[in-house]
Amino acid sequence: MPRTLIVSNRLPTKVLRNEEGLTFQPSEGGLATGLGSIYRQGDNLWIGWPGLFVHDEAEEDHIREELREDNMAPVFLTEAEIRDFYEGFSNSTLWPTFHYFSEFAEYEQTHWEAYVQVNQKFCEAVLAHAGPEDTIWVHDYQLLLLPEMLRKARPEASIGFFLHIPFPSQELIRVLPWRTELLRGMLGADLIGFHTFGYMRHFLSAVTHLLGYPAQNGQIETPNRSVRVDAFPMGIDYERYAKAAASSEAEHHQAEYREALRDTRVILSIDRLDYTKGIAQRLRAFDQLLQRYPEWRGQVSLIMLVVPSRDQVAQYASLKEEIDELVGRINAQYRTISWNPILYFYRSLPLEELAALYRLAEVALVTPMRDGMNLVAKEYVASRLDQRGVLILSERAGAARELSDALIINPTDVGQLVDAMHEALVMPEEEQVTRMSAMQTLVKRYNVFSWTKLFMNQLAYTKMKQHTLATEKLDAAATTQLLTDFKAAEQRLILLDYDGTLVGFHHNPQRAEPDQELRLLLRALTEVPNTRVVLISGRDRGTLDKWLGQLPVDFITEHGVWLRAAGEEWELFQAMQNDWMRELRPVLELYVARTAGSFIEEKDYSLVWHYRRADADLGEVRARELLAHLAFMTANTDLQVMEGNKVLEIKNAGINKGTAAARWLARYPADFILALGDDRTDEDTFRALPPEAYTIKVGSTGRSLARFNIGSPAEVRQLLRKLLG
Ligand code: GDG
Repeated sequence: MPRTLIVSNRLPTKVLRNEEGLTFQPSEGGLATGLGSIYRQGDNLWIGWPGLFVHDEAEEDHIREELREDNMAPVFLTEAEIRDFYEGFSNSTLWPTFHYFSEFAEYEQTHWEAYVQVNQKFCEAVLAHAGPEDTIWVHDYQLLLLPEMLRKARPEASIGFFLHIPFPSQELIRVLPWRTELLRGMLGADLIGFHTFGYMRHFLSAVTHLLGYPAQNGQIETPNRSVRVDAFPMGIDYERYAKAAASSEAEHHQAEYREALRDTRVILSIDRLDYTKGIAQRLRAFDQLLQRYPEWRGQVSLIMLVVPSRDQVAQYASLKEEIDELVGRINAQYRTISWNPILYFYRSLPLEELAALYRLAEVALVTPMRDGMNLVAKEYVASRLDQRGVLILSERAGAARELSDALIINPTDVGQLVDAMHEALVMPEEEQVTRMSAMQTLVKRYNVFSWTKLFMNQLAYTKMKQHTLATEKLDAAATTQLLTDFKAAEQRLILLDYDGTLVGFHHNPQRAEPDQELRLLLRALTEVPNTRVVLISGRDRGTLDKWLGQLPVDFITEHGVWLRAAGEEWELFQAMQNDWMRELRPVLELYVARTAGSFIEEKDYSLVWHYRRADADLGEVRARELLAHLAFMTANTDLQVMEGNKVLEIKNAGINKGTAAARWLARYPADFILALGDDRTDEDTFRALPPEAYTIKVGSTGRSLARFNIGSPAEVRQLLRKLLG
């Protein structure tokens, strides 16, 4: 039975050491609750760090056994690993960068090395448990490299990845020295989830700009797999918070607080100590509220709960000082004998007291500078049993995409924040109820259980789609059959595309010259008796002739315009015109002028606009425009516009690699045909060949007419070497 494995930096249980020995304390985090429905079932498992440094192997074994009972498996980390991998790379490089605080980011090679090594450690831990058919769901920014590491070891596994923090604009990702490794790491997954569409868009743009992989409709084509990207806004366990708020404990606590506060109205703020949460800015705004609206003095208190977090990292310690100082100053300035402007708590509270605070507060102030989602906002909504209360929410929290009935503010605009607080305090009850009930319906429906289900279903669907759409991989069995047929054949024809098939792509097409290994390989193939080797390419005949003309291979160039059998003269496929080029060239020149990095290639009978070197997005936009422009200009002519890999080519209609391949096959019949190609123009070749031909698509497994798929030019060369016996 295939299993599901959850992997995250921390386990949903914290192991603590005290005088009596070890204690196991279940964590109450939202993720733990949401995924409880998965990892507790059957043989499923949650893998992660148990939160303490072990003394010896006996202790490790003890923890492992205890956790096994609850479907958990520990990954033990050392103090040095926590310092460099967790506090270092995860929290001092990735966390600030992904939250747009690049100025706080450190770039330490040793931290990066620890990050790679700990991800590797997690990989080994997962592999110790995972079977080839298992589903693995990896969580968050501490494990960005894990999906790719797992993919290498388990090519067929279903791997999901979810990022709980924002994914920033590619301009910020660019700054990271290890950006490509990180993106590639994530792309090992089949499905990558984000809280919002905005983060997803940023990720897609980072992948297209920094790795050059095409992406459409949330589908990324990497050189050997397609990866799905989607938005899954995480929810909370609604009933848990609603029940906690309704509990007699919460009611009791609330009554106690109310009595102490008398008639003072309450604005509530709850966060982990973090510079992303906008805590200091919020205090300044509250100060302004008391200045600009003196009528609230003595009437309103801000209850601010800050949960200690990451105090080992320098920025957190100085933020703590800043908050202490601000609270002290504001309280000293406005306090009266009977009223405290700010009630500040620097600790964590049990759920019932948290619920009592949610019940008590007429206004919740959730104003992070950046926040992946922010669950506090949703928990406040779930706790408002009487549907009264106002949520003030930062537009830069993921939750703002869903909770549009909150008062949405820009957290850096102090004036707007002050106005929002005032507006919340005077908002008519009727309006409060309308807004709150709309938000409750949403938070209730899209809860953490539906989030989990949605992600897992989408992962299963993605995997199923991959299987049905994908061309079959040329695996060991198919390769053996191919080699047997090759040996048994009397006449053999091998059709090889050049760019992307025999050699990788180069920014400048003229630099993609054949290397010595390729020349030797091609020559050796031509020496196999009764074997014709045909280079079938879109390139101009001059370049191919210069590069490979001395070999006894056949050439089909310019997508079938010029043909040459080994040792013979060049021939034109058919008589053709090229006077149209004079008219269309200025159109292409216009697009070159408007698209930095693009250029024109002129062949004997075709014109090509290349945009590989242009900005990826601009290139796509201009290609669409040019396509429309050319469709208009070539209507009622016998010209056709062909889309290739980052190129548009205008040429005479009716001639393509397919028509040329068919002519070659008619001229040189063969009982074994092998055709390899990587782009859309090679599909014409595949279409033209008989069904028993070995047609092989190189690279990404999007839709193809080929029978088989192979990963890369390196694998193509490996296959060709095998033909030599
Ligand atoms: C990351 C992303 C994303 C807080 N104080 C107490 C307490 N809490 C609980 C809250 C809430 C949780 O902590 C905080 O969650 P957030 O979502 O607000 O923020 P992060 O910890 O930064 O979480 C975030 C989240 O991952 C999930 O994907 O939303 O954007 O940064 O559940 O209730 N709980 C108790 N006592 C406290 O004093 N019991």
